[in-house]
Amino acid sequence: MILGTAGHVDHGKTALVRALTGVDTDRLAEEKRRGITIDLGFAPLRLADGRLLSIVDVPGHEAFVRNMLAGATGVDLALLVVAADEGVMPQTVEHVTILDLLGVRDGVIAISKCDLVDAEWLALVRDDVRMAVRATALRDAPMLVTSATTGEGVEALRAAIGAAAGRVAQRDGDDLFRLPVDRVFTVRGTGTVVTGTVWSGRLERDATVRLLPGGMRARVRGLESHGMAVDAVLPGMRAAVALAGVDVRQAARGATLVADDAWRPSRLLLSRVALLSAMSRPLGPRTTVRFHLGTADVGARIVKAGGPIGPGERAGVRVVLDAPVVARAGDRFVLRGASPLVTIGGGIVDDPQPPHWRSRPVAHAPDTAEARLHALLESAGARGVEIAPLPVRIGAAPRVVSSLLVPGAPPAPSRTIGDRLYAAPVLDELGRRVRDLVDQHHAKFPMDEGVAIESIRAALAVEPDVADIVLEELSGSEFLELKGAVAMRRGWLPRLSDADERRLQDLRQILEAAGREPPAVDELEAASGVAVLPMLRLLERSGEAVLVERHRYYAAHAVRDMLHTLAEGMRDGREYSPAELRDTLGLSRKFLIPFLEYCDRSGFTERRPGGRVLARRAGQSGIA
Ligand SMILES: Nc1nc2c(ncn2[C@@H]2O[C@H](COP(=O)(O)OP(=O)(O)OP(=O)(O)O)[C@@H](O)[C@H]2O)c(=O)[nH]1
Ligand SMILES: [Mg+2]
Repeated sequence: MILGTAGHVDHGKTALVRALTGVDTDRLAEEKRRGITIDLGFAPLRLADGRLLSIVDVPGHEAFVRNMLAGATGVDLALLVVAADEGVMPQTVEHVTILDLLGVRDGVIAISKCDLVDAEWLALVRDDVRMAVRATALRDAPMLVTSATTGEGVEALRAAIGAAAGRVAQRDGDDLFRLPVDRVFTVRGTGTVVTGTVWSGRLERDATVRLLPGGMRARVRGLESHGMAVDAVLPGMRAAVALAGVDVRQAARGATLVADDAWRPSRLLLSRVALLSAMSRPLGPRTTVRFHLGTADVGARIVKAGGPIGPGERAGVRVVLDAPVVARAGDRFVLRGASPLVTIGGGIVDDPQPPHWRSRPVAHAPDTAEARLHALLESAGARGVEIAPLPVRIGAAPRVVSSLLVPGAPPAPSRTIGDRLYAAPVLDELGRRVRDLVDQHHAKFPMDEGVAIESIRAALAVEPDVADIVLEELSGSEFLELKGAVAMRRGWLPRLSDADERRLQDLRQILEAAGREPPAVDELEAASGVAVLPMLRLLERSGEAVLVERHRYYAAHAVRDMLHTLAEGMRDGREYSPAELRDTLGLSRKFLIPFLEYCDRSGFTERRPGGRVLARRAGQSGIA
């Protein structure tokens, strides 16, 4: 469990932490010299019930709010410190706002330096502080009067912190490990060490981790919490992780240590933001702001469809980042203006890994993992969503995601195909479209056997394995049958009317009579005045006609004759030029080349640089 301090510069945060823990968290020489905190300090606090609380002590100076943010993120409890002599000051207000935006829900307020004021003044300051927090999560926080100098109120403060800690819900250890890095340094003999607060999951020694956004892989060589070697770290613990395989220059505050592949750095986040009503002007899409999530601090533009976001407004937006960050659905972030540097608002991530650069925020952003999954599946449609990153994209532990993937699980019945997930209604709809395509084809071409599966795939325009699954399932049903490359209604038989039967007979005769030089499909069509292609296909299926070139069918026996002639006229192994073969076959050039290409395709001849050779003898080929 983590407690973060908050409050204006010099209000006595560090002094109170030392009074509570005995640890001086101002460790830098510059901090000692200037008497202020610059960067984060850490100290363990043993509670009366034996539990260990980690304190993150933050700087109050306005120049170091970004460091305060890196410390305040991921805390369970706040300790707001307001000096009795100065009362509420600008960073008192800003820090409270930041805690609120980060979703810190509980804490304790200390009115410090009480040795410097009298009772009357103290009462006024208490009223001021109550006013300052009345619209925030700290409105009901207990308020204690303390002095680090005299020790007054310090034990009562410890007890109040203990009581607040008892109200904090235990974080889920059975989840994906994530640690936003707040410090990086080298230790002699150990190598690179990164520290941070464990946000979720657990990490053990020897585990393989990745440091994002760079993606360097490393082995956990050692683990410590508050200077003590441990075998594993759990959510809400401070952790120092010694990494084998990472150079200290490859890591910095703002990186995120993860162990699972579901985590991916992203430069686009679909989010909801709320801007503070105290902002002086609206925020347009071209203004760069500072975006703080975890310990990351990057430039960003906040893009709302339909114009700028006004002070006090809440909106669904696209957060476009200058550099990739690691985020999870449900994460909270803070926005600060780039100039002047003030907190301007914050938000919640709805989708940290939108599939497209142009993805839009959904109008009513869902708040539960189920609802997020539902929304993702719906907007993905027939594209489906990748399963691996779902725990990050919907912000739920892997076992929760698994329970949502059970087929038919409400409220988002879905189906897994390969490594993707599809909304069940989307697949049903694809099935309906296949049935419609087949029905329409049968109605239009009653003589046809069915629809080419390739053309069904093209019409569906979905991932090939999705089309496969839809077809496969339909073919198992009483509706559809797949025969070779064609799909048809189960039990479908091509139908011929008496008139069609007569036309078919005419066509047979025309092809027979045309012999080695038959008319093309459009010529036949022009002559007969009806659509002949279905009839030609029927003749092809029954083995009476052969498609030798595009749009030209031959009577099968004419083809057999020609192959026979070739087999007779060609000696094994000898290469023949087209001119020689033209003489053998007695064809004009217009018919010769397509026929020879047909012979190559069907394996009867083989085309070599010096000419064609006989590849198979008539009778062996199955053609003749
Ligand atoms: N009289 C009196 N002085 C105090 C008390 N607590 C702190 N101080 C003094 O106030 C000054 C600032 O105290 P810090 O604890 O460093 O204040 P801080 O809030 O940590 O300051 P930053 O981290 O820089 O924001 C120091 O000179 C302390 O000695 C107190 O209870 N009584
Ligand atoms: Mg300090």
